[in-house]
Amino acid sequence: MYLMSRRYAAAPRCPQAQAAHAAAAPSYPRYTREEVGRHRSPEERVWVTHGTDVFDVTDFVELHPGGPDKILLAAGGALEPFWALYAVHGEPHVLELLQQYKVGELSPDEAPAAPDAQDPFAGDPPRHPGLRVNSQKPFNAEPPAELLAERFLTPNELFFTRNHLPVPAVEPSSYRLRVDGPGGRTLSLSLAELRSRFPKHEVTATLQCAGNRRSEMSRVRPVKGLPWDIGAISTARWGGARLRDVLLHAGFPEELQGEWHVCFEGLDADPGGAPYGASIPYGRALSPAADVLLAYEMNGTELPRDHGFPVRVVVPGVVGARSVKWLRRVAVSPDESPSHWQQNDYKGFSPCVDWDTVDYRTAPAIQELPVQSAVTQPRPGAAVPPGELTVKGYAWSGGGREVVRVDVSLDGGRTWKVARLMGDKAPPGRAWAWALWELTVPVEAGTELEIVCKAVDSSYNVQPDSVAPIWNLRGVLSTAWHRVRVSVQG
Ligand code: HEM
Ligand SMILES: Nc1nc2c(c(=O)[nH]1)N[C@H]1C(S)=C(S)[C@@H](COP(=O)(O)O)O[C@H]1N2
Ligand SMILES: [Mo]
Repeated sequence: MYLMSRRYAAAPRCPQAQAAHAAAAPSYPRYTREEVGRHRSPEERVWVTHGTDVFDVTDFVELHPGGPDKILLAAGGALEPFWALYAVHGEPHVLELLQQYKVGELSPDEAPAAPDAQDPFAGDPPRHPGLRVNSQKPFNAEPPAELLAERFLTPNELFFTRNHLPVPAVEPSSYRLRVDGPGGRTLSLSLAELRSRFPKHEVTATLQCAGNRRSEMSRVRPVKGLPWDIGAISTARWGGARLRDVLLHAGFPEELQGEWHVCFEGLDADPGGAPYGASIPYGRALSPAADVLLAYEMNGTELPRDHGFPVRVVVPGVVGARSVKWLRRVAVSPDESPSHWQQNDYKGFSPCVDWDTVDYRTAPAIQELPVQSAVTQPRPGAAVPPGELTVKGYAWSGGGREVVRVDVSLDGGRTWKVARLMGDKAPPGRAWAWALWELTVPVEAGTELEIVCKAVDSSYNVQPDSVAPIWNLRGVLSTAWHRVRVSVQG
């Protein structure tokens, strides 16, 4: 009775579910996970599993209080990884509701696939099935746009992952961080020493890959790189030692005359043995206001393996590429990191430069990123109901510059409204985290909308209006106004 009084009371059962129910309860048909996986859309019907039970929830999709788009993220697979992120589903009435859609059970004899011992990626960790995968080996994936701006802090399981190489397996008790100090002295720190010898500092910071929104750039002209949508960006509360404290402890001074860089090396290495590496200017590393961390915590738990377990660098306000994961070594040098990823990648060029003419020595390495924003809801091509439409998204700028405004247009940029910004106020110049924003507007039945957003940062930097003039051969720094076309149902 309790259930029926709710807006999302179970819909009448589909014929399959009725047939299954008519048969005596214990004899449900058996399905393999692959068979369940074929039911991913309302047209093919929407099946999900919970435990070893199989459910046909097609008729519940439109009734879902969390919205149809969210339930469809789990279509064809297990509910548990998604429900783990939204505690409301732990309530008994939710399980009761689900039970009414049961159509089968999983085959008991499903053998899990044996890992391939030859595969260098065989030791990679398990991942959340909701991630949108751009490349499996190495693993590169982004949270679905539908969930990207649901939470100010991105759940660790959904945080975008950008790996260039297999994930190193690190035994925490034998882990050592090597810091090359002045005068040839080296410091070797265990994980326990890093935790106990330096005060724990916490920073909420957004990481963004230089290639975020690259797929919009390749629609103008092909570029080389992973086809990221709008999700190569995520936010976490990071905890760890300040890099500054560790460098001072190693004997470095507050300031050095001339040009110096702090170079990082990861434990992940290419087949030739070259580790992933990157560097940042010495001044940023030593500045107490720059909040650069050697992080061992992410959103209150130890770092997940994909995000650098046991220790990673977090450089707030700077392109993700400098936040080196699985950190094994820190060194100070008059030169930037010799790594391929510092020297011959992660740089911007003019649209006139192509692969025949590019000279990576002529452009500076990307450090602070430009102002960015995107619409996360609704999604391109959606048919939204008439009445009120809520547009949601994120906005962020590099270098600690705060987002001071987000403008939203529903008519391709002819007229604008100002969105409501959500998020905590940061100290001046230290706005390391994104702002989430929202705008609710009336929309008329049967119309076509071109939703556009653009952000303004505290230096009054704005995003460029179109992609072509900022096109570059590697598809980095893709920050043009984000445009999303949707139709309003008639
Ligand atoms: C068959 C599968 C599902 C069922 C039966 C279900 C059921 C429900 C129910 C009953 C609620 C309301 C809870 C309450 O307020 O008492 C709810 C809320 C919600 N669900 Fe689901 N859900 C399903 C799948 C999913 C999936 C896969 C996701 C995410 C990817 C999701 C995300 C959410 C969210 C975010 C809310 C909260 C909405 C709000 O607070 O306004 N659900 N769901
Ligand atoms: N050791 C190591 N560190 C790395 C990388 C890597 O492949 N290896 N990728 C970099 C890039 S390009 C980005 S955008 C961020 C992504 O961090 P995340 O996977 O935790 O989101 O990590 C950076 N640090
Ligand atoms: Mo990146």
